[in-house]
Amino acid sequence: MENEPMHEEPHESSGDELLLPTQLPADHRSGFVAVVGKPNVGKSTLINAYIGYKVAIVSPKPQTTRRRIEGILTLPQAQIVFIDTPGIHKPQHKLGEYMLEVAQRAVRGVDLILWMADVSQPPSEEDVQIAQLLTEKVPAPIILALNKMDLLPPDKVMPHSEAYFALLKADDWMMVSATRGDNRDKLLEMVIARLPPGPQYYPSEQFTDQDERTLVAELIWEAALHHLQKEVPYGVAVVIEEYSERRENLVHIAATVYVEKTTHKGIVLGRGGGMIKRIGQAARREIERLLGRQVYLELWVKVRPRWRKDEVALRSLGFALPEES
Ligand SMILES: Nc1nc2c(ncn2[C@@H]2O[C@H](COP(=O)(O)OP(=O)(O)OP(=O)(O)O)[C@@H](O)[C@H]2O)c(=O)[nH]1
Ligand SMILES: [Mg+2]
Repeated sequence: MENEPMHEEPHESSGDELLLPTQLPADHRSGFVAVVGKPNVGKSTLINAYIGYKVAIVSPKPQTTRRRIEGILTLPQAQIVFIDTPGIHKPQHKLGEYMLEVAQRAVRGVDLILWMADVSQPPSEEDVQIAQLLTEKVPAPIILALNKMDLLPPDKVMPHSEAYFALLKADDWMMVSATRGDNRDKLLEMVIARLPPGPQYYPSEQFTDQDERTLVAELIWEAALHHLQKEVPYGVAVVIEEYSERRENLVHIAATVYVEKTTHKGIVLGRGGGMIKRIGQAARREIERLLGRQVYLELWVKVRPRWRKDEVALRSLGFALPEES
C-alpha cells in the first residue's frame, strides 16, 4: 500500500516511482532487516515508529503479529525493508506452527537481523532458544535491540544486559525504548551502517507490502484482541467479504469474524450485540484513519470449529506459506 491517502506525511520522499540508480546518492544503501524475538517485546511497535504508520498492529497481549509484514522506510540515503515477524514461541497448534515457520523463514536470506528482547526482564527460556536459532541458522549480521529501557530499574541495567550478551555474540547492540523514543534514531543509524550499498527495492511512496484489505482485516483483529479476554481473541480470524466504494468518500466493508466455539460466538456478540458493536466501533475508527475516508463496517460472527488446528481452514483464512523457491 502507498501512503498517498493517509493524513500525515511520515518522512520526506521524492515521488512514487522507483528512483534510477543514477538518481540515488552514490553511497545509497538498502536491504531487508528481519525483526525477530519472543512475543510482546515491541517488534511491531518499533517498526511502526520508524515507518510513521501502523503497518503492524500492536497490543499488550502476546502473539499479536501472526503474519510476515514488511514495513518500508525510504530515506534519501537508504531504503530499509523491515520484516516484522510473529513472536517466536512454542507452538500449541497449526496456526502456531505457521507463525514459527514465518519467523524462521524471515531470518533466511536477509541482510541483517534485529533481535529484539525486553531488557526490563531477564532472559527467559524463549530468549535462550531464539539465541540458539540465530547462532546456528543465520549468516547475516545481528544487532541486539534491548527494548523497554524505560521500564528498566537502574540496578538491573548491568545484570539484565549482560545476561542477554551472554546468550549470543551480536555484531552490535543498543538499548532502546520503542514507545518513548530513547535511542531509536541511534539504532536506525546502526542498522543503516550495516546495510550493503544497493538500489531501492520499492517505490519511495510505498510503506508496506500489505494491501488495504489485509490492513483492514488486521485492524479488526486488533480491536478484537483489545476487547476480548483470555483465550477468546486467539481463536479469532477475520476475513473481508466485501470492500466497495458505494459513494464518494464512503467505503462499505463487510467482514466475517470467525471463532472456534459456539460459546465464544456468544462472548464476541455480547449481551444484546454490545461486544461486537464495541469491536466494530473501535475498528471503524482505525480503518477511517487508515483510509482517510468514511467507512461503513458490517461484522458477522461465525463458528469454524478448531480452525487453528486445521491446515485447510488455515489456508482459507489467509495463513498460507508461499512455496519456497
Ligand atoms: N514500556 C514500554 N512498552 C513497550 C515498548 N515497546 C513496546 N511496548 C509495549 O509492549 C507491548 C507489545 O508490543 P508489540 O509491538 O505488539 O510487541 P511484538 O514484539 O510485536 O509482539 P508479538 O507480535 O506478539 O510478537 C505493547 O503494549 C507495546 O505498547 C517500550 O519501549 N516500552
Ligand atoms: Mg508484533
